[in-house]
Amino acid sequence: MGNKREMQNKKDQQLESFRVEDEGKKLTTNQGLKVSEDEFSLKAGERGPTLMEDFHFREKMTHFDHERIPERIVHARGFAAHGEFQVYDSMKEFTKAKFLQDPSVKTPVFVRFSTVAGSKGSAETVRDARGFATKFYTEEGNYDLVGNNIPVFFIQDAIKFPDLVHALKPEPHNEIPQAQSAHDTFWDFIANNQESAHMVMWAMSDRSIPRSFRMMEGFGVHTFRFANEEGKAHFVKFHWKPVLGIHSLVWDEAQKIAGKDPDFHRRDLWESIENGDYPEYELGVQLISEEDEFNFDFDVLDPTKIWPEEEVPVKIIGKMTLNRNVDNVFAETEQVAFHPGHVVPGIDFTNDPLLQGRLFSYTDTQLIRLGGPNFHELPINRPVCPFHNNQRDGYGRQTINKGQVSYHKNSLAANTPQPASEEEGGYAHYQEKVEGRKVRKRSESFKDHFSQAKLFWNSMSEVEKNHIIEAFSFELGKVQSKSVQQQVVEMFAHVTSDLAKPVAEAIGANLPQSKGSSVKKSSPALSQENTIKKPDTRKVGVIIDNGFNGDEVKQVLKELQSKGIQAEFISDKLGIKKCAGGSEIEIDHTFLTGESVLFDALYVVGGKEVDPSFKDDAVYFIKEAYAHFKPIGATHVGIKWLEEQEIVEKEGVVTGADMNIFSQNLTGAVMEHRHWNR
Ligand code: HDE
Repeated sequence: MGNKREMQNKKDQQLESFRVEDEGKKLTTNQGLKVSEDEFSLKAGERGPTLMEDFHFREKMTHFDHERIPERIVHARGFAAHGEFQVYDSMKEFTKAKFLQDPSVKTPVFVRFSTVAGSKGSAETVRDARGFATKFYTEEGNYDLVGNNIPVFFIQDAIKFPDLVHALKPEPHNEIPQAQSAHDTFWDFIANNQESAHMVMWAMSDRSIPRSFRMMEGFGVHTFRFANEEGKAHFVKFHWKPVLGIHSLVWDEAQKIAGKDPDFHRRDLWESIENGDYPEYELGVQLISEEDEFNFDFDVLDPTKIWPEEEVPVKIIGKMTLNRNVDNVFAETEQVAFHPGHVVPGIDFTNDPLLQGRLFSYTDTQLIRLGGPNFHELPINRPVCPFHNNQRDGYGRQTINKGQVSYHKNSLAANTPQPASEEEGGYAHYQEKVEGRKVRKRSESFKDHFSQAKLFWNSMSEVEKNHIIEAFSFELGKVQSKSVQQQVVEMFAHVTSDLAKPVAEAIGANLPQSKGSSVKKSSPALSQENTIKKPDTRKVGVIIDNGFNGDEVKQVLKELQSKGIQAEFISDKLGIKKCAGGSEIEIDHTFLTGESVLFDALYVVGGKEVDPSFKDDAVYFIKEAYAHFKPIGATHVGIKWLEEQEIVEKEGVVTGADMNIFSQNLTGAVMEHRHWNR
């Protein structure tokens, strides 16, 4: 696995000047003084007290004592990568944003994925929304698209965000549970803030347990504004569409992975990039002209509503490729500071009250998290274009501004730095007409909380609906308060009794009365059943022992690998296993270190004289993979084991003696991802 770094872009070149290689160098203090001893502090005598004058000890310890900074209040657990973005065709008609004009321009990007609720060290496969934040280092300044993998949000007004997050986070009296929404305060909040209904449907769906960061969508959530050279504006919603399609784990698997490999998602991203399997996402936009603002059955400013793709098509406008891992997680992933207010000319805001509040919160949070107002100078946050203004000083200032003038207007520096006109690239806010009384109110047009929750439900396949019922039953099953349980069931009865009734039964609540929303519409694009299905980068665990048929295994692996599928070998012990003909395979995982939940599929080869404990372990893997609806391929003794478990001739279970047909069938089964009809 070689790091395939090329010095491909401006941001990379800029970062290069900050990179330091310590390997092979002499140890020094931060002042550059060479250190002669790093194991023993300076003492008065071999058995005596440590001396204050040991400046090396004090410097080393002080730095260590201050190594931690406050974690993000939300989205603390995250992982990031570098890449680039290219637009397919000029978007001139809709926006003057420079990075969306020229298909030959590659804009450097940095993307951070995250969970929302958990602390920095929490497991990654928990049920939660995922952050999907992209920083575009454009020649007009940084543009941040700070989105999630769910296109709507829990609340309609930013003033409620602290309440939502307090309810979601571990309960304050005992700090339980970590990184879970399955507890009383979260569901109490939901039942008493019913604008959350639509987002909760998504959160209880498979979307909130993604298979990989590489296999989930991203959404800007809010309605933004595009403006072109002529000043004509459109409302716009942003989408990231993963080239590999949208795929999820199953709940039992997600929970097990949380223990077996809490770093499952970052490991997947890291390894894919190291392997050269660069994650790709297409950027899509939905556009509504200003004239059509009121022509829909939802308010375009309401962040709890989607614009169904069938009504407002997603125009695919470009592609992002993530092609380089970070060098240092703290310096890059932790110190990156996103902000929905980092925009470039041609991209503007709307009056979405959630967005308006976010425009305040993000700088505010960086001030405490990154320790002052100079966080824009950190290497990862610096724009690739020059920046000049009269801001000075503050903690950690790095720029050495020359000259005596730091104010505007002035004559001593010929009145520079000078504001730029619009023609010169100066940002001019869209001149939206605004009028109104000062009120603390919500628009009537924001008050329908259940129609789109029902639209979401209608759009799900039967399997997806069952997963939603199970997720509600799990989460509410963990809630202690009978009153909260009942309130939630009553609330979701306003969506559909098809959901509320089975959940009520599962948790022993009273059956609710409401018949639910009358909405019949559905949006097929919302179902993962209709997503892109590809075998690429899927991981197959090959269960193998001495005496396997070397030619057959080689043939099967060749076919799988030609389709982009990766194979890793699992056996009772690490080391080498030999086939009947003498060729060898090195084992990657034992039954102890590898788990069926860490693979997309199994290929059960076995060996010549497999001992009973090997068989027991193999069967455990097989049964678990089967229960998680995963593809299983088996040959020879493997077929016998499947027969004993009565799992042959089932969907996604591939056996056979002709290796050509077997390989093709196994590839097809892997491509399907999961086989629900068993
Ligand atoms: Fe955030 N959010 N948020 N958020 N958000 C933060 O900023 C906030 C919201 C999102 O990888 C914080 O730097 C408010 C929606 C992502 O670094 C904070 C509201 C969406 C990330 C903050 C929202 C997001 C954050 C915490 C309600 C999807 C992680 C640390 C109005 C469109 C970015 C930080 C990263 C992070 C505030 C709602 C996405 C506290 C007040 C809606 C992906 O400033």
